[in-house]
Amino acid sequence: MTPLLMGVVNVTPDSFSDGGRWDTPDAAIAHGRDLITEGADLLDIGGESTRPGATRPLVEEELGRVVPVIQALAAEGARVSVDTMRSEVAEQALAAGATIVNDVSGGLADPRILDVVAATDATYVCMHWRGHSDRMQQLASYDVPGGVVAAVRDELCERVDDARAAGIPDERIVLDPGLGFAKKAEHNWALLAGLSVFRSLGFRLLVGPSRKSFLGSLLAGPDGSPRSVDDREAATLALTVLLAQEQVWGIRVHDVRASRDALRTLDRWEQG
Ligand code: PMM
Repeated sequence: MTPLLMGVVNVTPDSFSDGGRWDTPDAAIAHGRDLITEGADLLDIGGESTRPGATRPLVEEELGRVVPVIQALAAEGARVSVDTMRSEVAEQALAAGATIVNDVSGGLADPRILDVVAATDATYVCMHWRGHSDRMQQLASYDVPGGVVAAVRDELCERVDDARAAGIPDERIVLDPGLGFAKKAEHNWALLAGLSVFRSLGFRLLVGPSRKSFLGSLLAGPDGSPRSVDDREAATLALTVLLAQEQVWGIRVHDVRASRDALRTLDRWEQG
């Protein structure tokens, strides 16, 4: 089945790929509408940048960024996900019309988020995470038998246990290996090559490779300088196609139009 395309709407001044481009509610709403027109199945609306080294906004700032955008886009019929680690933000986002909580901390940053999700019908995206952005790259060590794939699998299973204990049924849980979050480039590649391990856990999978720095280092120039963020789209599209072949449930992307074209092409190929 063709994966769902989750279009990213970062209502932030400082996200690594598109920070500052849609950081007013009106600009973000217009961007969300454009992504729907381009073929997004879901919109992921976030008010906190998680790029390495980022500092956290106040909860009031995060609420002020995402709630009006969610309200407007959900009212127009968009299927909306809120990208937040905070229970208060999840709660208000769900009240504003979001139906998916995308928690990049998998319940570790604010465990009450699990209770908020459990009390609704919302889908819970449980991503692998080890710590906030200011220190996550120091936590990128997976020196255990089975390496990063086994470690991420085991840590995600612990997060699932907590989500279940809070009352979220398995059908409402989506797992994400968390590319780039406390991961070095080699870890991201190992996780992509090991996706079948995650698939065998029986949950839907979401993956977010779009424009991330492991693609910048893969495509580095002869002097070793990483390929710029704006010039990683062809590599992102290659991964979109490969992830579709891995039968993931969703792919989180910035350039929805390009990824939709790639998925349409793959779909047509598969029809023969
Ligand atoms: N990556 C980012 C933010 N949110 N959510 C999920 N579920 N998976 C991801 O890989 C993910 C995410 C960081 O990327 P951005 O700054 O471009 O939004």
